[in-house]
Amino acid sequence: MITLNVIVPQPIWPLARPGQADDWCERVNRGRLGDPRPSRQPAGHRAETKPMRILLIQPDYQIAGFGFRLAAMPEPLHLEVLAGGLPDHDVRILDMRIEANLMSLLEQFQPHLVGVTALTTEVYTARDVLMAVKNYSEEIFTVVGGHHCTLMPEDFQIPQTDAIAIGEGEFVLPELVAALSAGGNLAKVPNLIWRNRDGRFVRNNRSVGAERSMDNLALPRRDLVTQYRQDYFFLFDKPDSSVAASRGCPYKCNFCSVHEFYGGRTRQMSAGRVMDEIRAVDTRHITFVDDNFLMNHRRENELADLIRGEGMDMSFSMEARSDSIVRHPELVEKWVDIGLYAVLMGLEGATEQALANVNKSNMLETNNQAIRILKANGVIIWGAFIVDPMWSAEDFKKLQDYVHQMEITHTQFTVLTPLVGTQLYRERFNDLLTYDYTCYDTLHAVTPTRLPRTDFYKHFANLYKQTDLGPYYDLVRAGKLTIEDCRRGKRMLDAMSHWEYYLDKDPVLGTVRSKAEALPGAVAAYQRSARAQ
Ligand code: B12
Ligand code: SF4
Repeated sequence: MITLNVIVPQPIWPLARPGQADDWCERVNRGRLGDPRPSRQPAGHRAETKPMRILLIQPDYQIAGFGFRLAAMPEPLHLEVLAGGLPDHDVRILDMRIEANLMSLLEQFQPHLVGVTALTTEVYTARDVLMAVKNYSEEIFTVVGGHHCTLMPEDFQIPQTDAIAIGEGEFVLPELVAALSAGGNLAKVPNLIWRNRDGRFVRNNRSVGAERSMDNLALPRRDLVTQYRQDYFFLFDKPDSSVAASRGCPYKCNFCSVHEFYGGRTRQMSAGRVMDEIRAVDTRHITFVDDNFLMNHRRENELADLIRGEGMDMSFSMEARSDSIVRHPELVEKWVDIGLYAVLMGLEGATEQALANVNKSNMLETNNQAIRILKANGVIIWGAFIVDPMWSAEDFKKLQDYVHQMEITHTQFTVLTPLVGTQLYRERFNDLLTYDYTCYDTLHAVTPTRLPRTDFYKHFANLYKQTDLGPYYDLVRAGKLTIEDCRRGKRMLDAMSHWEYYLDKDPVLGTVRSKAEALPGAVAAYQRSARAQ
């Protein structure tokens, strides 16, 4: 339970300005965290950590048009995980997708440090948050983390950012906080880019080691988002809790940044540790947000036994690759027994060529087999497909026929998008029609289309018209979903199937930021690409 600290209306510590001859350690020690004298610790001594007030912020979605905000608004698990790693501090989470009162919270909570997260689509809103925080008080230390800044840190190298955390934040933030509050030196914090006393951004040499067991992670602080819990949903499930039981993926799909972010490494929690997470959630439904939950059949078997052994009455959905399902169909059966009802599968395409084009390392027949296995077990298939902007009308037809033929009851169609840091981004950089990140929501074609653009969106939207809601209403009858869950899903599908909605933020037909307004990341990528030619 968080208690409000007494608010002392005075600066925390002066901000570094170019040419200033002090460092973070001294600033913190002179601030209101405690002893105003600079610390004099012997080399190698780990100084005692003084409690800090830390505010972690999920910025608002800023997706072109309507985007995926209709499909899911899960809890900010990333921030809860980070908060879990800071047990000695007073941490709060502000979810600006739900609550916009940043200023009043800053005023009331008086944080020493603000941490902001950002996916690519959230870059502008995250930058706005950083600016608003510094506008409120230059003395608040700001750090940004997450996928975008890990893969393109240049975009956050602005005066309002004090530090950029690279990669998994639980290995960076506690050390950063310890350094700030106990007189350490930011130069020793691993995986950190920070603004030095001259105002320049410095990338630390020290990086996090590869040996990091997920079992050592503290439980996510779900209590910090209790006030938002009823608003969180994932597809048809509301309320919902997210659990991430593994990190990374061994495959190398060209559109995906997961293997880039995790450096190709994959780690998993043990079944026992996953159970600890499951026991700690307070919703009946859990979405496993792992990229391939059924990757390790031994663990998933053990976990299913543990869940059954405790007699838990829960429902689960998960993401899984078709090849994992085909390798262990018995696992699906076992999980259905304990509450699995929906699986999101990255099927990606209707032809072998389509799978090869995105480097999926999988076969169409394997997808077909997995579909049959899931169907035989009564599992709802959320089939995710990628639409290539270079498709002809015939290609759209092929996909439509495949979905129809395989009777895939629920579908997610996205446009092949060169997301920052991916192989596709490196290969297709010169084809990008815009650097406006709000268009990178995978619902807009940021590269040229073969069909006239309006026709492309007509075909794209048309794909969404096909969804059969029948199986969902069956679940309502079975008491597994509410009628409101179904209505929400229908509203989403109705919106996605209107082609006009996509035009607003189309890079050619809509209103988007011009290339001249590119953030520094795109400019740097442009320079790299020009040098390579
Ligand atoms: C669940 C999920 C979603 C959820 C919500 C995720 C969210 N953060 O809001 C939903 C379904 C809504 C969603 C939507 C989208 N998603 Co998504 N999603 C995921 C998924 C599968 C899991 C994310 C997760 O919870 N991981 C577990 C947590 C613990 O890890 P984490 O979020 O990475 O956080 C860690 C670090 O990033 C870091 N960190 C994060 N924030 C901060 C902040 C600070 C201060 C610090 C210090 C550190 C830090 O520390 C955390 C702990 O280690 C990932 C794939 C993946 N494996 O990451 C894709 C992924 C994040 N999604 C992606 C994409 C493209 C999208 C969409 C644009 C479109 C789409 N087709 O899905 C939309 C955009 C939504 C939006 N907000 O605008 C990409 C993002 C790439 C990028 N460059 O941004 C990913 C990586 C998948 C991919 N194929 O590349 N997504
Ligand atoms: S799309 Fe899925 S299988 Fe492919 S690399 Fe990304 S996480 Fe792995």
